[in-house]
Amino acid sequence: MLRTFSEHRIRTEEPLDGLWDFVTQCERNDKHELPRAYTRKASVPSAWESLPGLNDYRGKGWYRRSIVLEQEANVRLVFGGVSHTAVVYLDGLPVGHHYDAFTPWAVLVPAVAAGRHELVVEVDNTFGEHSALHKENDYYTYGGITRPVSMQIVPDLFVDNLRAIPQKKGRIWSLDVQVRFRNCGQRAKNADVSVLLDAKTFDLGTVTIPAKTTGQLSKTLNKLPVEPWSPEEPNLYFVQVTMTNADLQTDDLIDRIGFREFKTRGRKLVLNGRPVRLRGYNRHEDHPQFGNALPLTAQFADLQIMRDLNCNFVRTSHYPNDMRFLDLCDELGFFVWEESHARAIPFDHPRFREQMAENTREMIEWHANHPSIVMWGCLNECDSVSEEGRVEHLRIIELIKQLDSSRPVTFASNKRERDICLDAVDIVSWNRYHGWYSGDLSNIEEELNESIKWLDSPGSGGAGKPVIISEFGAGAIYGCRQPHRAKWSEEYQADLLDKSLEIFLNHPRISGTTIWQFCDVRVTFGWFGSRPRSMNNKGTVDEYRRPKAAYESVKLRMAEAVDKWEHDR
Ligand code: ADA
Repeated sequence: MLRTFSEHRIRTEEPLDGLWDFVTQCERNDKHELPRAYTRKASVPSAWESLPGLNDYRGKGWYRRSIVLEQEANVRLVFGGVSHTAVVYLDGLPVGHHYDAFTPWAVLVPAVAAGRHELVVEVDNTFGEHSALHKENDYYTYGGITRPVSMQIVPDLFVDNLRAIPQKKGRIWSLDVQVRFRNCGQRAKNADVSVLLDAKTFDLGTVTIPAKTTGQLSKTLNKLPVEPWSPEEPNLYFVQVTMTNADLQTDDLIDRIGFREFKTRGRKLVLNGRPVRLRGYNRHEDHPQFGNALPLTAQFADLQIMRDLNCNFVRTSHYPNDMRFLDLCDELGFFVWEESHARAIPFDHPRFREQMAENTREMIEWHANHPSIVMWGCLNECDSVSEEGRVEHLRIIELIKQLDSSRPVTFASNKRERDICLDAVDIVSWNRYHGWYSGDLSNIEEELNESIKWLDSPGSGGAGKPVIISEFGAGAIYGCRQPHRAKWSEEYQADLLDKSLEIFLNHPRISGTTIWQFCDVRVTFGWFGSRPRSMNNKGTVDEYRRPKAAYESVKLRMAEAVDKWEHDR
């Protein structure tokens, strides 16, 4: 399933997870557009790197299965994520295409005849002119249908999207409901629309949509007797939009929300009117056995480890995450910084603008109802020092604000006092590797205070804004124990994290602290091939989630912060 709950009670939905026929380019011996023979099976969802002989395969692969329709129907295929480019064929004809591994997407094929049909998905994880966001990088781009897939049967007029934005006035909550409809039929259609929230039905009125177009209905549901969402009490509510025609329920869409308001107030971050501080990890979707296709239990286990470490915050570095992971964060009460897909990417790639904008749009379109997502990020360590780079930062930040004005926006920068884009963000976020790439552990605080002094001076663009230390850390090879505590030993990593956390968690000007990184992850061989084991080894746990020496000191520092912050509130 795409979520941890069912999104439909009326619409017919069938998961397409399971074994599909599979073949890679190098196993094919034909020149046809689509394979005539498949050499093996692949499990969907999964990364093909988990299959024998494919653990470093970069190329194309084809997945095939059949679907059967008892009667003619409008078929809507929903993909949680395909890494990294997909072309969808039905009975040999292309019906859909998508770029980027990390955002959900849907393909609608109207009026498919009754009977058995061949569904093929061509997947490509190569780098080059066709790919601006996926490139050689300090994480691995896996290949495959790496997140769940479902097939839905939709009526001509169906619910295409639901946005539900909580609004707080004093202690009173209301909900701005925006529903988008799509008519894929040949004639105009209408329906009566209602919303069910916490066992109460609200009438949204009647919608009439001309053939082959979309339309929207909006309504504010006022004075709702609801309990707010917070990490301590992550209260969640299902919202079900239902369409009815002549007393027949024709379609529905269910999402799950939390009533919370997250804002900046001067130098503070504020949840439901109370200052909060964030402490946690940067987490890649990566696992030695599953690649980026972690099953739900593994995603849950990662959050349980972060909870054991007394964390309340996770950054989805550097791309939108699996919707099930975000569902878990909603349920467990984690704050999430979600960001569109970028890690130190050049802006001069011919496809950058279109792919970056589409990825950002899809992230917000599909994920905006998650209460755990409290801020949007973008453009990690990209060019925020040149005028050209500023144009791109303003473009993406303005797009985010157009699509969702309810959340603060940030980007993680390593440009220090050279940054010229801090005026565009609500929260200033710094990646600082003091004691690893430069400096030592003796003057972390002095260096930080120098940066804060610059930030709060006129002209920086960030004066008076909340500050998050979005990345800091050190590499440690699991099992490398050294009494002389040299770099790459677990001891040095523990010392650096302990010293850094002691400063960042207690500094009055720092509102958030995210360690780089949760676990060791695979990196793309090449520029990062020099990394030991071709891995980024800065995890507090290794890739098998085995704790390094830093684990206990991080856990203690985070616990101290909980006590101190509670006292300060
Ligand atoms: C950067 C980058 C991370 C990672 C880190 C490191 O801050 O944002 O993705 O590459 O450096 O480990 O050096």
